[in-house]
Amino acid sequence: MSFFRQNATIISGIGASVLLGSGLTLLLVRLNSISRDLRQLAASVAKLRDEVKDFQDKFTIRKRRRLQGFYSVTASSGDDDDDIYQDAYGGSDLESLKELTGEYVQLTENSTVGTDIAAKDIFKQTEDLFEGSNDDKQLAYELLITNKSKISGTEEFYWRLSKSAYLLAQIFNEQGNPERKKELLYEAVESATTSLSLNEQDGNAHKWYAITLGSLNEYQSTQDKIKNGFLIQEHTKRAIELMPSDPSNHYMLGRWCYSVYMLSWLERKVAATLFASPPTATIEEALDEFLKADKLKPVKWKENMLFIAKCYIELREYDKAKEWLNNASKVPIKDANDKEAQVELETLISKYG
Ligand SMILES: *[C@@H]1O[C@H](CO)[C@@H](O)[C@H](O)[C@H]1NC(C)=O
Ligand SMILES: *[C@@H]1O[C@H](CO)[C@@H](O)[C@H](O)[C@H]1NC(C)=O
Ligand SMILES: CC(=O)N[C@H]1CO[C@H](CO)[C@@H](O)[C@@H]1O
Repeated sequence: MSFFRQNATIISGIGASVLLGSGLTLLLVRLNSISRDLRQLAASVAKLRDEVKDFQDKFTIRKRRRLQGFYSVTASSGDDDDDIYQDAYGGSDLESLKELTGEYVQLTENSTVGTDIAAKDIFKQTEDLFEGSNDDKQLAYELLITNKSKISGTEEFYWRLSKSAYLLAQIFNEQGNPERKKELLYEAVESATTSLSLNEQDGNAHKWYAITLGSLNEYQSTQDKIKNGFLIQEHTKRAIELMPSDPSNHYMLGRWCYSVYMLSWLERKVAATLFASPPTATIEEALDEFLKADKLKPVKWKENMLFIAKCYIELREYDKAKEWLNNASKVPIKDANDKEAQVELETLISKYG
């Protein structure tokens, strides 16, 4: 199978000779200079990518099962996903998730804001506006932009600007303006990056870097998605270290573990082809994170409870799964995400309840 031969090509490509295989054709290529070596390797990588794509098309992975979570959360909405590696946190599915964007703000010990009253005042205003209507969210963005000269230069400013651009991107998405949405999402990643560079100790900087990076998935190649998957996991873990009591980070990490656990053999092969060590996670790790999020969340979180039940299903602990499914289904529906979770809950209850 040429797919695997190509794989071998990459490994041996740095050597003196390269075996290029495609279908039945075998070609022995002697490489006599480093630059040629590199050109060849680049071509092999390009070819490999095509073959990976071929594989995806041939085996129509999306028909195999509906993947849940980190790499392909959108599948949970019942949509066909054309790609193995979907939006990190569920993209449009989770973009409106209040639980994710709800802030557990804690000024870090080394916060560069210090006692700057004007900045604190503006931040307080933005926090309130973030919780409000679409108009309020738009105002929050404008407030940060117009006061930028006074309060920029701190990580506190930049992660809020990142969050604000991210929230605004969703509004433009709702309004059918994908160009502006894309622009704002890239801007959001840039601001989060700046925030991180100003203070690596700020948990919110890590959190917003992870969230916004995940939101770029629809614009990226499979390879970049996997690469970013690792980055997102790393920064979510760091956010947890710095803000252990923020339930949303545990939920995000839980989703990551769950979806990595659910990756198929073939998907793992694809990941292993592109990266030396493909991501690994256990269902116990996923469950642990969801349970932590549940404990930390002051009010019941339907979607998180659904995922706890799904972990118990994977662990074949059906009594526990049933209890969580039933309890989750009783949590009042507040938004679109709850509504979607409810549909899945009812399907699972009819099967396991
Ligand atoms: C604050 O900064 C000091 C020195 O720069 C460092 O030793 C300390 O660990 C930092 N504290 C936090 C919470 O980042
Ligand atoms: C489910 O709800 C019942 C009744 O409120 C409660 O006693 C029980 O502890 C809940 N179970 C879980 C796993 O949360
Ligand atoms: C403290 C401060 O200068 N706040 C300004 C921030 O920007 C708004 C306009 O969006 C001004 O009205 C505030 O005076």
